[in-house]
Amino acid sequence: MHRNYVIVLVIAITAGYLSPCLGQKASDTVTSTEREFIEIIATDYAFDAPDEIPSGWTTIKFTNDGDEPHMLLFHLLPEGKTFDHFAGEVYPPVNEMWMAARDDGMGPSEAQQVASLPEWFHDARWMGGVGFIDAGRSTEVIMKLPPGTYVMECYVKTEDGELHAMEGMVRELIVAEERSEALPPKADIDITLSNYVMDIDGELTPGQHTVAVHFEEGNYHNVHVARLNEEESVQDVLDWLPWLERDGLWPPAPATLLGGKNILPEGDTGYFTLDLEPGRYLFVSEITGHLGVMQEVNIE
Ligand SMILES: [Cu+2]
Repeated sequence: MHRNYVIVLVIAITAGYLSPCLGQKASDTVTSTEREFIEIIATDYAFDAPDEIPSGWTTIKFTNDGDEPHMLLFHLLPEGKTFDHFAGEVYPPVNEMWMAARDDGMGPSEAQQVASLPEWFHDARWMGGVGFIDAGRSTEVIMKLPPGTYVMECYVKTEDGELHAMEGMVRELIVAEERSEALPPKADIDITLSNYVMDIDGELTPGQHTVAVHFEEGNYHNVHVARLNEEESVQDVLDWLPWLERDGLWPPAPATLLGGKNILPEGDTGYFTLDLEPGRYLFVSEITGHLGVMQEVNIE
């Protein structure tokens, strides 16, 4: 429910195409070393990103070069809608809801009633992105984007409690008709999200992993990965995630944020990279009222 009203964006890119293997039967996956990247750099408070990228499979290398945590969500706008419609008609009511929570002490359900989103926005689609990630960290997300006009958004809060999007972390991205030749990566971990349940399949060990996230039934899940030290609690992370709670997404974060994969349409699969060391981890969706959609994992 919380995510129904949020959208933020970020994107950066240096367009790249993967050469098809000459004289070989094409495999259906490629390894990370064969990929070229589009780069998106998040700062406080902007996305440094390309204006246009090819459609098809794209690898985004995302770096948080700021001092605060950031994230990225891509919205695919409905036909005929532009970035200006998003900035002018979607973000003001979203910010009004947040101000009602921040300044008037309203809970999320009440705050959502103070403003309404335009009808057309219900036809926009969430098309993935990057989970919450701490300053100084990088990650890669790999996903298949259809052509269209997108908005990139970050809805983390500043230390003063302003939405990053309102400070400048909202940007247009055009995904061209021209297609990338890239193929999806080979994953060693599979996460399946379906009707408020998260299943993790594969061996979570120290080192580098490519995680496939399968968005089955229910277009409301995403995956964020946090590492917790001995003093940090799972409950504190769950309390921090809902954006429309007064303390939600307001730095400092209650754990180390390592990224993840944002919401994709039902039936889609997206990927992200994850570098693990021994420790205690939480894999969690922002739908924190549903305990099935999280997993606590100890890595020896
Ligand atoms: Cu941000």
